[in-house]
Amino acid sequence: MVEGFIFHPGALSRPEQEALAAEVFVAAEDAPFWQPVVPGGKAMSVRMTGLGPLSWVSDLKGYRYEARHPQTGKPWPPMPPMLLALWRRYAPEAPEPDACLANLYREGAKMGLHQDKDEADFSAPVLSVSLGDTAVFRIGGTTRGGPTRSVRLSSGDVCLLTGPARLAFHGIDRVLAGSSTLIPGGGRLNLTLRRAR
Ligand code: MD6
Ligand code: FE
Repeated sequence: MVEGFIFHPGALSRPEQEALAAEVFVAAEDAPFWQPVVPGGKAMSVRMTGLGPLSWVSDLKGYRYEARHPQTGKPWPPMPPMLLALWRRYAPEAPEPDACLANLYREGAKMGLHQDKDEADFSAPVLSVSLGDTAVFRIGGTTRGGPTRSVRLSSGDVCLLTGPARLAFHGIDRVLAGSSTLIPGGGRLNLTLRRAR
């Protein structure tokens, strides 16, 4: 296992998963999931929205954290207290998160190998919560092209990238359609909590 990749399978009960997913979909009525474009011009297959003071955005100008939804111009909805509680439980030493990125994977969506490096301070971890269909997550080292390993992330699992794994390359190879009944309309919802600034 990659040092600093911390995996907590089954961290959330089914009722907790339902409550969290419902809270995010209610927030998305105000801050709709949109399909970001990468600076090269291609649309991502994942749809995204944000919660909390900041969220990650991508467009032709690049990657960055913003305080407002790129389409509505409104501030992101508040960070759900359940997410703050998870952060305090699994990252008690770290400063509070100021950003939550919500990734929605409908049928066929995936995410290429990347590093999370748009945050100001890499000493804080990134905490991920998986909801809905199981994902095949791939994680390697801090250089592209090195060895990787694959981990299945199921609904209710929490994982953290900390320490040496904080800048590890990682991505979602595929999502196993129909493996969960949690998400209305099917698919997977991933929430990543970050300290952006
Ligand atoms: C996903 N996750 O699970 C994509 N980033 O949909 C990530 O990109 C990620 O799982 C940083 C830390 C943990 C992650
Ligand atoms: Fe990431």
